[in-house]
Amino acid sequence: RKRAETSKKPTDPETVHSDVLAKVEFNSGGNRGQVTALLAYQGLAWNLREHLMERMIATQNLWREKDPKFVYYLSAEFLMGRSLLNTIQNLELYEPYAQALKMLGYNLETLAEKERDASLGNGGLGRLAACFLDAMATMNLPGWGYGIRYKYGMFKQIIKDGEQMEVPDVWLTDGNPWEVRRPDVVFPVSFGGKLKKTVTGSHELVEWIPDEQVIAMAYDVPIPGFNTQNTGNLRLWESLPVNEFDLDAFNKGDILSAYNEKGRAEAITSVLYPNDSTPEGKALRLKQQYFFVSASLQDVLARFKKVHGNQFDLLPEKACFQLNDTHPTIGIAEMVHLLVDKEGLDWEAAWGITTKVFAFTNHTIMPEALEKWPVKVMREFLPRHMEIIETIDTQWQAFLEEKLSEMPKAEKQAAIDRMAIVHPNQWNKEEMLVNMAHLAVVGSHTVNGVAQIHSDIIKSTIFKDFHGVFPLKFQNKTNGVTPRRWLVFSNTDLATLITEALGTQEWMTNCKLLEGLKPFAEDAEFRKKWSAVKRKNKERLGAKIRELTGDDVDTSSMFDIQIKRIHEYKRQFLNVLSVIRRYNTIKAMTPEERKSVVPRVCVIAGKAASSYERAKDIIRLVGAVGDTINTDPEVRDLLRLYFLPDYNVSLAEVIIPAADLSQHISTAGTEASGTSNMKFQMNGSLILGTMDGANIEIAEEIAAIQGPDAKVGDGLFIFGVDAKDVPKLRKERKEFKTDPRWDEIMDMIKKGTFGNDKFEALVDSVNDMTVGNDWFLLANDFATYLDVQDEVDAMWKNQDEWVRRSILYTASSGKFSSDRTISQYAEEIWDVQPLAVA
Ligand code: 26W
Repeated sequence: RKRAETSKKPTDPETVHSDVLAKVEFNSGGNRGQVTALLAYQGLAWNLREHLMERMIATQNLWREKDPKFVYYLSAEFLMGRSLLNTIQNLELYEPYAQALKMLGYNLETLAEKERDASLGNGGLGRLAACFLDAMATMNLPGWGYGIRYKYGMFKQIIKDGEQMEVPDVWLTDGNPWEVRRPDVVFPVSFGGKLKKTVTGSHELVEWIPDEQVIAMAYDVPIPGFNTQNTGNLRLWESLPVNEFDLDAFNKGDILSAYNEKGRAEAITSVLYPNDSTPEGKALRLKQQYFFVSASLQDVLARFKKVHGNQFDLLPEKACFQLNDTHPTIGIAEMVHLLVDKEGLDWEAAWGITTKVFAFTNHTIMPEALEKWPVKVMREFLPRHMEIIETIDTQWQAFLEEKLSEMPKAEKQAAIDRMAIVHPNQWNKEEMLVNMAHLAVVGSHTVNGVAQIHSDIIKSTIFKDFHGVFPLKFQNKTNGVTPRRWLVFSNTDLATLITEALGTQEWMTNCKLLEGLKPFAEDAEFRKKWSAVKRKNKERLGAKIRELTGDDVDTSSMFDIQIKRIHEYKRQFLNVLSVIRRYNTIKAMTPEERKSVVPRVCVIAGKAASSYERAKDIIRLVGAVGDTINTDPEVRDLLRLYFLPDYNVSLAEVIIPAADLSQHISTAGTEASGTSNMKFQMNGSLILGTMDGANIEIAEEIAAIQGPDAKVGDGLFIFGVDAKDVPKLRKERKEFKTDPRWDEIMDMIKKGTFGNDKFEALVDSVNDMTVGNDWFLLANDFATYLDVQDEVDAMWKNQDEWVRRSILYTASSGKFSSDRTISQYAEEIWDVQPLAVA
């Protein structure tokens, strides 16, 4: 039977209006005479959901029929943000929807703010996964995301008396129209228990008898592509008890234990771990990881078997799994478990298939961020998987014995020990650990870093030995961001101006065409329009600052922005030090001298991991310094410093288009890539940064567009030590003489100039060289940082040149579209081809 025609693409406002009203009535039980903002938002969302579902079904039907190779992007985090405007604009329905809403008495942009961000991620890694889904859908690539439907996402940050407080993110209370619950897509996931072994001849059969089981239920989140019918899918798993509750206990009046099983099961997908860069060693985190990976692999294998029966040797032609950092790495052991224990394959066949279907992305080299699970914990919760990992490790070490047989014995043994998957804890030799990164490298056909410098660094540091063994396994895939969310939709005026200039909107899916803006940089009329758009975006951010802080800011000031997770390596502290220096300089000036000062509004935003005290100190310092400066009548017209609370995707969408200058100032060699730097570049914000992560490639692109004479770094404000010098400088820190301006600022902070606090621990962390501090070399980079800040001011005084550069930034940002990144993954790692709905 032909499927009922639910909806043609509604292009007239009247149809949209009546469709939305129908949703208000029949879905939300609202009164069409009194459509509140929340009802209007919901009516709109439920209406759009139907269009999305229709497209998703068409896409899945086509893919089922043609059976192409799929990529499955396994990630513990997807930082999606809001969906309403993204959906409307991806479907190119802005006009009719905006007008239909007017008929209801609402403005679309205002209404969009009713939606809560889906903050199912910490930062860069989670947002990258979201941008990748957007690119995959837009490029018609057969692929799904798989992750966790956290009941509580990233905590909301509240600043109370200057201090960060964490409030649970209750994002589901109003319901979530963007997901479809799938009670029919359920898989059991087991934990604990013991192993039963039966030996028949040389063959050993292992049966895992778990003592805990939960149910994974699927929720599908349709992912619209831009300017295509194709709609992808993000499948998120919720954990549920096998029995809603224990009736027996309930009948005996033991209500608490009746709810016990329910509580324990639901705890697994209850909350996102809010730590980036230091893994929580808690068993619940391991359970989360195994839970979503097991459900995902079972789901993929079930679909595969429907088509190909048990011809598992075909699996590598039909499926590949990208591991987003080590978080889903237990999938390697789970694949072996499913193929050997459930499907009856022998070990060699199962291992061969496994290594052909997994690929691994590393996102950090910070030693404390590399996940290592105690064998004891792993054995308790996943006894069969622990045994599989031990077998993989044994075989791996035997392989290395062979491979390295030329080496002298002691040297060889040392290399094997360094590459072991299971190894002693270096701080406590009694404890054995499973090194998840090592398992990921051994079990994957490809390993990649996320920017060129990072991919080079991992080959010579954390994976040096592995690189010696498998040089061809290692690749680079420089990150990218979706130009739709981060330019077209969040900076609509700039997008319109670009389209006008280029005479086509094709650049939205072919970002290299942005290069066509280059001649416009020389056009004074165009530059005027370009600045007018920036000014309007600054008004919008100004209004936001007023809403969040109560203060008015002058939008003719330079907007100087640093937004990202708060971390010592990202050096927000260094930024504050230069703001204090600027404050001191202005204070020391005569009124006449002050007339030449470039007025700046400095903005810092970002969350600190709840247990990261040093990061929380930095937030307090920003607030305290801001309070001093912003209330000083001599200074407040020339300098402001604000910490904006609760940085998230939606706030970024307002901040980034309004930036004149953005700061990406990590110690060289520490920021794997960075992705906001790309968003700022696209939006024509000049960059002040170190030669780190993707900054280097951004600088290369900006140099390239200026012609053959330009050097890398021209057009940006680059400072600081080179990555290659960092190890040596760290060793020499004890002898380092600090700049007098540094000492002056440190004295001010220590005297309690800012707030009632002396910030002792924070100050010590960059000064007390005897205890091996200032690991991130703030003192080292301080003077050149101040110098480059002066260059910024000088450039600002030449607005023609500033705006010229701004245009060239956007013009040269094409490389950093996630479309480019994803097509490289598709060609060089996944081997998947586009398949578009006609
Ligand atoms: C809980 C353990 C843990 C450890 C590391 C959680 C999350 C991480 C990630 C590595 C944190 C993260 O988001 N890393 C960032 O990934 C981005 C996308 O590739 C890069 O652009 C950033 O440079 C990197 O810090």
